[in-house]
Amino acid sequence: MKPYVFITRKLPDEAVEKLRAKYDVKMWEKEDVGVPRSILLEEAGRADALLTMLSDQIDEELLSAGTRLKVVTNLAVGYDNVDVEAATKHGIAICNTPDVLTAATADLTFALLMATARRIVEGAEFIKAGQWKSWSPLLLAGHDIHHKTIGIVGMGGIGSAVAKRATGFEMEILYHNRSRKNDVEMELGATYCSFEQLIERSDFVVCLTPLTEETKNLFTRDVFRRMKKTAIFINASRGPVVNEEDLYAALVDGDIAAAGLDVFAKEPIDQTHPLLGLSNVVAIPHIGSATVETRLNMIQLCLDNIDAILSGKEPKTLVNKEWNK
Ligand code: 8YV
Repeated sequence: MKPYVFITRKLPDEAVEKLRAKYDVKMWEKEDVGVPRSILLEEAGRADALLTMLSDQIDEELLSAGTRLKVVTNLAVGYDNVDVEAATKHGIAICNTPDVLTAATADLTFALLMATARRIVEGAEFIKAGQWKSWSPLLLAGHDIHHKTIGIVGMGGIGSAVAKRATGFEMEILYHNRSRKNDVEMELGATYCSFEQLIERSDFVVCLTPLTEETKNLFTRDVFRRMKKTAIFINASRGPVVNEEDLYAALVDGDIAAAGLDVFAKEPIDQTHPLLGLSNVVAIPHIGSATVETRLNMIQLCLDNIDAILSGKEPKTLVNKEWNK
């Protein structure tokens, strides 16, 4: 009997074809709805490997149901949906997709920053609604990007790639991170500062931290009040890093100028969410790494990780190095 691999979303058939030669592969086929928890638990109970998404909760209940389970590989660099400690305890390898998505996510973060600062979405809606009747000097005037100060909270791979893009715009680069990063300081001229200094001095505050106990609810009303009134807040990391009620109040009361958001506390966000009603918010549906090229590379990396673990080899991108100790 071939080992059984369950994939929790539909992936392109061509991508999984090679895996099918060695393994019994099943995918959740419905594109409009994610795999229900009860089915995920059942599948975990019979699978040797799971390929999962951020929206799948890989917790103690699921991991202990996975009596044959050897590897869970998340189609994401983040793994805040996974109880890594429990997986290690159960001897299950956890893998993710770092590096392959860094450039695409940095591109999107910069695109979101630019779209928010230069009011691209408002402009597109304006022209399509037939509202462009005459030209005026301050029509849809946004804010400069070049030569402004960008403050990056979370200087990991994606943060560094955003900083690199910022150098092309001749921006001053500030960053805050758990540890100092010599390479971004030496090569990109970035300046390390405290979180407080960063939020007070930046024209663009860009959040790229992973979601952890320390970063949950990091951006509160108090933080927004300390930012410049002209500041633009960009979040391309995780929704729960921000208190959304506080962000809404800050945007309505003019504590900050605008926000560009790729991530939300609850995803998919409800269409009636107050943030979506604000013209100074650019909201997009968690598409940081969503390019055809990058998604195919992420999928391939997940499949390579599964094949490695099930063949007794070292996976390329293992999260819990202690899983088989
Ligand atoms: C996900 C992400 O890949 O990698 C991450 O951590 O947030 C995204 O790029 C995407 O949401 C699919 O799960």
